[in-house]
Amino acid sequence: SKQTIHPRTGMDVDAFREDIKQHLQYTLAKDQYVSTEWDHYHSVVMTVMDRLHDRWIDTQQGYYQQKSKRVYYLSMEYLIGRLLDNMLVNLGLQDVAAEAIEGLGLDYDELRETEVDAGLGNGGLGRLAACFLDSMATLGVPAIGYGIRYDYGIFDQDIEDGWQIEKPDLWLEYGYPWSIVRPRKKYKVQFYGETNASKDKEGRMHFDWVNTHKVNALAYDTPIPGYRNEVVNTLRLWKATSDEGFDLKSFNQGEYIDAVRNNLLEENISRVLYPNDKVFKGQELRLKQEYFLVSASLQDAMQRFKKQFDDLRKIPDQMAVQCNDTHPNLAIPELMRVLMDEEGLEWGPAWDIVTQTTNYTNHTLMPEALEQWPISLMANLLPRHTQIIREIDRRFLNTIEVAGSGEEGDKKDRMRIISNEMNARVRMGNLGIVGARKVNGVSELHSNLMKKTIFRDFARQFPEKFTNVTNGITPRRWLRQCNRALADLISDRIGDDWITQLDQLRRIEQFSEDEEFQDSVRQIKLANKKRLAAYIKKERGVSVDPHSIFDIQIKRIHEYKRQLMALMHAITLYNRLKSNPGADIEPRTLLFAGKAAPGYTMAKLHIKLINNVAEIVNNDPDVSDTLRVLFLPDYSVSLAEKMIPAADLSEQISTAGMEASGTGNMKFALNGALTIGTLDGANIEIREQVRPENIFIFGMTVDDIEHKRREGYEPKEIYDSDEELKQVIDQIHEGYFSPEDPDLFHPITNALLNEGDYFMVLADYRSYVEKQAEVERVYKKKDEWCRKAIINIANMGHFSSDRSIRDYCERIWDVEVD
Ligand code: DL6
Repeated sequence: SKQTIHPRTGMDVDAFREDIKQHLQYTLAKDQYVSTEWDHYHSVVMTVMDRLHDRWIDTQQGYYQQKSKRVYYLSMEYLIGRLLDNMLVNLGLQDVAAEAIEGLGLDYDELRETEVDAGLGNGGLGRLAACFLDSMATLGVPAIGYGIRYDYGIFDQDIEDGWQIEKPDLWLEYGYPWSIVRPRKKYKVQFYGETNASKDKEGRMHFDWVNTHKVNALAYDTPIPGYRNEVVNTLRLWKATSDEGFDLKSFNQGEYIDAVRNNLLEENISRVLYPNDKVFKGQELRLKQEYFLVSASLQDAMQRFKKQFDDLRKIPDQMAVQCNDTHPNLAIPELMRVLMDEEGLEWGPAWDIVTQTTNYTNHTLMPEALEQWPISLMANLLPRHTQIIREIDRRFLNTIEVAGSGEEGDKKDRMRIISNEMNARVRMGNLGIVGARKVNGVSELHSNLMKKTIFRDFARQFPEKFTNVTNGITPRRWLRQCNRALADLISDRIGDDWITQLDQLRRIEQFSEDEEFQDSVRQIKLANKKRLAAYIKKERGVSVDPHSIFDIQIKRIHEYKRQLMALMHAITLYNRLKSNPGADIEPRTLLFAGKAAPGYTMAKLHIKLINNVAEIVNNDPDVSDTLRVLFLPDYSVSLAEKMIPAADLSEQISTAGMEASGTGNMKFALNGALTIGTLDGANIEIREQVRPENIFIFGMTVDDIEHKRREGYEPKEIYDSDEELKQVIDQIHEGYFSPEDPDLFHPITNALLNEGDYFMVLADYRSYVEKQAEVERVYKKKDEWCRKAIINIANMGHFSSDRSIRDYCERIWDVEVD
């Protein structure tokens, strides 16, 4: 007899296919004649959503019934990329869906490419938040991710005449079927106004924040399934809306447009993601966004708490708030305000709760990234919070004892939350530390440097607050999903427990010299490289040789990441080939991708230089069989998923001490690329895991750099003493790569030679070039290379974001996981 089909929930091919058909017809009102690729995609998404809803509701009911302690992850950025594959993999439906989709005469791969990337982040910090969502769901951590539903995510990058051009990211143009709007989940967020102080009957001071301007925060929820564990958590993003409706007075006077325009101003709060990575700009709208996120999320969290508990002292047992960088650190004064002004607590008990509930993750030591809001700006926008911050600062400073003068004597000034200067500023990092239970860095090196440098005084004052959680990446997206063939090969040998217990990968190290296994690994890499080559041909019209070394640097364009150094190496190879066409140089394809902050002129000039060098190298028949250089536009999570599985060599070459962790470094190694890198960020831990002989480490250490700076660094001396380096810099300077505008790249050469070469490109150049020669030597020995690649894959267990989340649970949130 025929089985009953459960189109909404069935996990078999027939049910899945029927559901797609039903959605096409009954949700979208389309037939096979008029439906578009987007309609098909949309129907598939709704079919997947149907299979998430029961699990989503059950998970949330379970948390409620068990009165689970919730983790509230507050982040201004979530770089989640595409979701279709991720949802299917985690639900265990990838093959079912593929068969159902093909059964309808549709192409699964094309359909997947129809999805837009949700690019609500700049880079590492936002992508980390996305990996953490996946891991929290996979470990069954009762977590909610809170963020902002920007109308425009990170800009689209076009390249015109070699220059970066920014275009708005229209990710919501056709709607976003992975989210559900919750029209009744709306909170008022207040701005401006003033505070009124009064005394109650018992003579206690009470503060009211009055005459405020109110904006709505409206919730949009996206389900976040764990890997095959029936758990579905929530990512809740807030959109700013206004329902004050029309300003009736002006409306009556016929000023219709003015009345409506006001609404638009309020809605601007969630209009656009700020595209700056590591520079603090101090715009009021950004502060509004930060408070908007904090206020809406804490109202939501408090409402959930109060539904089940009366005693506010239970908050620390029921809530852990994690601030992803300083951006949400207003959570500290906001929770104080709520507890005192709205819930009637006194300062002391309120402060106890806040300092046991909130935590802060630092993601960079770069001084220009640290948020310091002018107090005048903050006092205007958030008068009550400013008052509270002043009081936190005053009480904190009273506890600081200063003995002595000089360095020690200045301690108080360094530790103040509100700086002691004419135009005083609120230092959000200091606020975070004073108000947090735990403060963490994102790699061993970074956490240690944090304690030694920017937060030295605090680390002495509150040693117990400081901890480390080394970043991680989700193995679901960054291996199982983006490199299915490699994932299957591994599972054939050791089963598939590695997907949730990445340490299991160790078991493939025993096959590192197994010929058959090596051969399969090599073939998979070659197939991935061919696929990327086909993509490059299609998108850029350039042919690249899949047998050449695929040498890849993908990340934000920043001077400290030193894309320039990789490019200078390529120019060096070019010069060697030009002067000696028979030079024994291993064919190499150097690929870059990444966005520069729109206002970062130097980084944009680096992009232009890469493109100009590419133009010359790729069109020179003397070298182009051996060397290709390419910049792939519009870097995104999806592009990373295509490039990483195809890489032989992973470029992680930041100036030591400047890359807090890096996570791209982990993704590449997990996909069998070998790393060329400095002793920076998590590279150090990668070296420990894979062992020094399986990674190409070069360049100065943090100590070397400090020493060199102290001694007086003279880049000119290096330039004068290194012929090859001199030639490269002269070519850039004299317009070899910009014949129509020979001075074009002077800012670059000036920064290197006349402005002190802050990022020490010249100091590390020779050791980098030599290490690249070693890379070539090893690459020629195919078996040795492959053995090292397998050892790298096998030892990436430590870098699963599941491990990071376990560390957060244990060291920071006090949440138990199995
Ligand atoms: O922690 C995630 C990621 C690290 O892997 C990178 O090394 C670090 O540069 C990045 N930091 C930021 C900070 N931006 N700000 N402010 O994106 O975080």
